[in-house]
Amino acid sequence: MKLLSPSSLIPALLAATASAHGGVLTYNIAGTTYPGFVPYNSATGQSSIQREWDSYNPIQDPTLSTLACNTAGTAGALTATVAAGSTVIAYWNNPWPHTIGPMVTWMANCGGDCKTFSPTGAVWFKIDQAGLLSGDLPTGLWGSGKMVADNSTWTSVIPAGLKAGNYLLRHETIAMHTANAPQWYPECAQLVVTGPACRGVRTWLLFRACML
Ligand SMILES: *[C@@H]1O[C@H](CO)[C@@H](O)[C@H](O)[C@H]1NC(C)=O
Ligand SMILES: [Cu+2]
Repeated sequence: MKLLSPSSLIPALLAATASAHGGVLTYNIAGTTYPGFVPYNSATGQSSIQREWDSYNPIQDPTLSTLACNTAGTAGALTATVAAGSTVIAYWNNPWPHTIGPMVTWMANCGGDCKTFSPTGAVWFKIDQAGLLSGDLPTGLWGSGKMVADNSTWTSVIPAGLKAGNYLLRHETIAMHTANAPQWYPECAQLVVTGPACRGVRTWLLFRACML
């Protein structure tokens, strides 16, 4: 029997760990591709709409402030400008390894420049979600299973009635394949949402959205 030396074992373990986790790597926002932050690489010289996340590891303590935009969650250098009502496709590691658990997409109004916004407290509003879609809890089709089936992508729509402004867009999947040990995978992107104006709004739904 050949014993593996620690130096040959550790890179293999790291590779296996990294490939079992991850996050949102790239966005397609209204037809334009925006690469995300590249984890494991220095933030120096990286220029992205995505907030910094340093590893593929999940967050396993929901009381951490880094649950908001991952670790470190520091601002990206760029923003993506997008009209309200546009489609955003998030590309996760492909294939995403976890199929048991929900997908949730959130936004937060930065109230100014997102680069100086700290998303603490109840700042988030949900724009879509998918929990158990069919079947039973351990074997059914979950939101994350649908994401994997959809080429490890998740498609969201920026609410059509959202008032113009600067927003964080937060993608989240929660892997629940291990009992009592959920894994949160959040990433945030910085958006500038343009129009439609809230003036002349006719429907209750749009009015409500403009109030956000
Ligand atoms: C599936 O996603 C990958 C990126 O993960 C992309 O390169 C590829 O074009 C996608 N395939 C289709 C059919 O959209
Ligand atoms: Cu994982």
